[in-house]
Amino acid sequence: MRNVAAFLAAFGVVMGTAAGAFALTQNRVQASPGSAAPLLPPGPPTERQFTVTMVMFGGEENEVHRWTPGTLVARVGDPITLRVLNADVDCAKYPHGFALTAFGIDVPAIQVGEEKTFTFTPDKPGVFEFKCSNKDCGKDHDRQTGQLLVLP
Ligand SMILES: [Cu+2]
Repeated sequence: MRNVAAFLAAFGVVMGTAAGAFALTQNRVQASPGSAAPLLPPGPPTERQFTVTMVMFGGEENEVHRWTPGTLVARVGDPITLRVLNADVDCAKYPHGFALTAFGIDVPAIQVGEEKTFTFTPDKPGVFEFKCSNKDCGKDHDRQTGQLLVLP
């Protein structure tokens, strides 16, 4: 239980820091004044490969299921290969799904140990949610979300 608390505390610090570095205004992502280095250096479109894994932390009473990492960062025009892996050994009966609907991705079930690969190139900046798309997967389904941050 202490490990879960430590993880969640660290995760909160990371997410708080990331949230402070940018702001979404009228569907445009802008660095906030005074933020340190840019999230990604400027440059030509760059191929980006991400692996997002569904993992389970904790024990029976305080189980937490999350996509990790929960934040992906790319730029408009970057060709993205997104690998989605279900490593939650606890969900054999009700597998997780994966949806990133802003880019046409919606898979209702990814079995334990299975992975799916998607390729796309974002053509618009913004913060786009990804999530589990199987509402029957477990009690913390609604919190199984993450975000793809697409910088201009
Ligand atoms: Cu799920």
